[in-house]
Amino acid sequence: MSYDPQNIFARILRGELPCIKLYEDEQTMSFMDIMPQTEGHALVIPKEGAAMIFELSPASLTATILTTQKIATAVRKALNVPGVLIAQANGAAAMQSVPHVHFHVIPRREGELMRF
Ligand code: DGP
Repeated sequence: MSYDPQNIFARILRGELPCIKLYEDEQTMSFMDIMPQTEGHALVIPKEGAAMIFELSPASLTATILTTQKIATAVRKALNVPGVLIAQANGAAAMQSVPHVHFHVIPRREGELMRF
């Protein structure tokens, strides 16, 4: 998939659209999902412009998964949830709606309904 620099997450990265930011470093950023599947649903993205995981550089992928682990750890502690689901979709058939790589960090509580 060719990368569209006008996608929503690219615009959030450039500060053109607002977000509730949780974390940022040189290579990654994390913010709250605007359509949370459960309370506390966060997203983690690389700053590198890549639509799908297949196109992301190994360095960015490494940085992004390390940030995902950080955010999942913080979410689990802050919300005191028994589970955290980490999900990452590639392509429309996988229900990817924003064409910039992102990891979902979704707090899970017993019996809660959600998409994944
Ligand atoms: P996916 O369907 O896997 O591509 O996930 C995209 C997620 O992005 C979805 O959970 C909703 C979220 N989202 C879409 N637009 C915005 C936005 O403008 N701001 C934020 N924070 N999240 C968004």
